[in-house]
Amino acid sequence: IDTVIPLKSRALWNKHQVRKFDKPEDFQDRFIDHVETTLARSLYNCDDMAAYEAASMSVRDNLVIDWNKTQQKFTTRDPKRVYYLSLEFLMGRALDNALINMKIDDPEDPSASQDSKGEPREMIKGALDDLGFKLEDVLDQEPDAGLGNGGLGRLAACFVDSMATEGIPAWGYGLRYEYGIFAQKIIDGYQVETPDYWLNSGNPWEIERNEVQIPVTFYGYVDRPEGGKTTLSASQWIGGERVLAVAYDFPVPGFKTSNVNNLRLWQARPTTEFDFAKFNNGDYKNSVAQQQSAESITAVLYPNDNFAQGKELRLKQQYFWCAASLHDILRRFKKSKRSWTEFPEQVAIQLNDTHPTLAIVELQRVLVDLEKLDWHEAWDIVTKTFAYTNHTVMQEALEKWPVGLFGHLLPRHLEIIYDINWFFLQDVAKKFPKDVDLLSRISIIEENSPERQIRMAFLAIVGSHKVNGVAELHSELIKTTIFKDFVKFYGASKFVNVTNGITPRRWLKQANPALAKLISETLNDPTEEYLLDMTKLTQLAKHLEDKKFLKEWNQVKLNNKIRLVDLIKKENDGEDIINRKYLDDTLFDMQVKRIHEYKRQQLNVFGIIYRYLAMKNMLENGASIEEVAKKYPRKVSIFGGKSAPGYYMAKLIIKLVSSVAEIVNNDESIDDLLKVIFIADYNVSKAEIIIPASDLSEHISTAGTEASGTSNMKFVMNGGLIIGTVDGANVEITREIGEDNVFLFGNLSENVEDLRYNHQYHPQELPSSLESVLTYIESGQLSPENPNEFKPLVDSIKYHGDYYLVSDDFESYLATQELVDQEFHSQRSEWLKKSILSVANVGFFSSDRCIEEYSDTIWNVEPVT
Ligand code: GPQ
Repeated sequence: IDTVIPLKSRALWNKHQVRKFDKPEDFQDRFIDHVETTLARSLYNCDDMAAYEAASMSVRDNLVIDWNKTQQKFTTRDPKRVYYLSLEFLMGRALDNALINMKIDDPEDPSASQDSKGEPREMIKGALDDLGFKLEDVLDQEPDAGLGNGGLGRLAACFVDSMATEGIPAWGYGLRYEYGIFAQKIIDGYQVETPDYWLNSGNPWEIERNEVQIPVTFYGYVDRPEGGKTTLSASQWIGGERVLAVAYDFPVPGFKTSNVNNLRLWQARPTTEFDFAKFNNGDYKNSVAQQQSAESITAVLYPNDNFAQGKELRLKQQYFWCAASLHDILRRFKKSKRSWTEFPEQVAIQLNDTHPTLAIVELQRVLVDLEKLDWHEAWDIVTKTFAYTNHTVMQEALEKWPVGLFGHLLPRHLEIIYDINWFFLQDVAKKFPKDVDLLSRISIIEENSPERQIRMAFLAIVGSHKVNGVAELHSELIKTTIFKDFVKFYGASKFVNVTNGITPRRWLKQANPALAKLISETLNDPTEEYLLDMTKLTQLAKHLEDKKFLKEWNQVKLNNKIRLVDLIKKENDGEDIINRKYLDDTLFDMQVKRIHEYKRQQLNVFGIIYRYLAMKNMLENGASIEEVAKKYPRKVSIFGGKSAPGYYMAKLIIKLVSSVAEIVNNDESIDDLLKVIFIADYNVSKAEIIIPASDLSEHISTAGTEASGTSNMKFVMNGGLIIGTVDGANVEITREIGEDNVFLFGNLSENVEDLRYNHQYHPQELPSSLESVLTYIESGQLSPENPNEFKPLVDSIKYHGDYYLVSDDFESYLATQELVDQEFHSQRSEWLKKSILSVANVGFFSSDRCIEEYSDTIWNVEPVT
């Protein structure tokens, strides 16, 4: 390894080598050092926040030591590397995760010999206690790193965790947004967005790398020097605007390994260039203005989930990030002095959705324009390097850029895309000479809209060697619907499935420490090997008849419910909405995820309204509250999730939940039998409290719309049962844990098209159950101040074709909910066994399995041990 340090000085460097702390006293030493020097504070003004910062920096010191070693190891061994490009990394909190992952199982690591001293997390808890701080309060100071919208961003976070754990030489690349996903407030039942300035108190988890600055260009024009007559030959892009991409590194620790990977996020900064012409003409303000606007590129995360908005600033973000990441990757490759043909043997780039598709074009540009490779030679390298993950089949979520907007910002890239398309269409025409329609259907450029558009998914397919969906059903669907023509052209083998997964370190160990402890005791696995090899969980099934174990299992759930009820109380100004007397006997039913019509929170609310009306009806007809309770036992319905700020219908659904909660929760006649809660500002750290408390969770998307879903896996991993449609990963969850342990209902995806067609041509005939619910809503009782408030939700079903098939699935939803009530309330030990069997068979959904599949079938990489 290159170094500028002369040989004679190196011994001194080694003598002063920084060492990791492995004892409480050493941690305390570091901690106080950071309080007094880094924070310039003292014993007299160290609050929980300062303690969080000092603890984080101390733990980070340990991580950075391992991080350096890991990166040096990769540099020396020079293995094939993986780059995971994602515009979203929904990381949540880092400190607790780092403490859990500090557990090291490496005989060569001195800090690993601490097994006798117990877990590092416990050690630090004790060390902080001695210093006068409670670990829980300290952890609670950390703001979530909310650099993502939902499932797609959280998937990326789980993946970097698994890649670090498995020793895959991988880096994540993304953007360092100054504002992450907005914070949600609920005011008078409406969602109100407030900015998430998560960096307000600084960020101890990032390392600012001012030495890594990459210039990125926009706008301008293309020049073809002497000899270059076509767009295929080396061209020169003379850019207009230039900004700098500055690297911020986030260490990603693996579990039980000293391997620490890197997540590199870029921040936009002005160049130090200065318009002296303007300045000299006395226009000082404008001479700096353009440069000031550079920062706006990484200012904010676009808050849309499953929806492509098509704004210029978003395209700018995408190119800024792709260009910086690719140049970083190329610089690293060039150090090895290999030939370009070896590039795909050394580098695998995974595109998380189409957001980073420009990296394909940028690599082609660099190879042709700057490295002067022949077009086809370059294109061969490009397609061997990239692979693309699709996350949706919904049209409104597929990115398309108008060529006008695109060509203005990236003139040379537009030429390259046209050329890619030209060669691609020639190949298609060669293979299917008689099929003229095929060419316009499959073209990367869509011609028949008012303006030509670039279909980014098509570009991603053409530029990749593998395309994958995220659950079996979804991967089949993309082959038969949106990418059908590409299967015809390329054959089916280019399209593969990698079913999503989640990291059990965060979603079991961190979120549910009590369950993790019970499992490790029951499996007689004190070092928690099962968190790395989830097949070990199947042994839990041996204990189904063990009464004591069942009781303990139930007690863990109950304690988790109390933890959640405490959170809900805190958020309602200290008022307990849920009656604590009956917690064990109350079914906690949850739906927490982004609010979206396709996810059908409206189906859930309509079900609640139906239940409430039926309860009231019984009472009016003289039934006793005991009789009502028998038919409709105790239940709390919990909702959580954000709506995109501009998504009118989703916001209306939130208001509907709030209005129903207002009525139901204040109706004394039903004696607390039913409660409805909307938890504001659902995020990763709240999910860690909410999910472990569930008895039942809802994954009830219209069949064929939810690509995978990952919260379904999180709930199952925490012993919650699920009610769901035959959609996304629900299908494989059912296969793994057995159909007796899942409540499936509703129409199948293969019937959706016909059902929709029928709605369009025949006036809706609604089931009477739904009719009564909609009539109640239309009566205005839920919204006396604005009786028509919820009309759009009713009308979308009655008059606008019920696109999401709520009416078709309503009856079977109600029937299945009835089954849930019965099983929870009258066959409790059976329920408990289902809960245990769910956890026993959830192993397949570890993101470790997922990363192994990507490594074997797409990246062709191996762990570096
Ligand atoms: N997903 Cl296209 C998102 O979270 N955001 C998006 O913009 C798109 C997809 C989700 C998808 O809806 C879920 O079904 C998946 O489980 C998740 O991606 C991860 O693959």
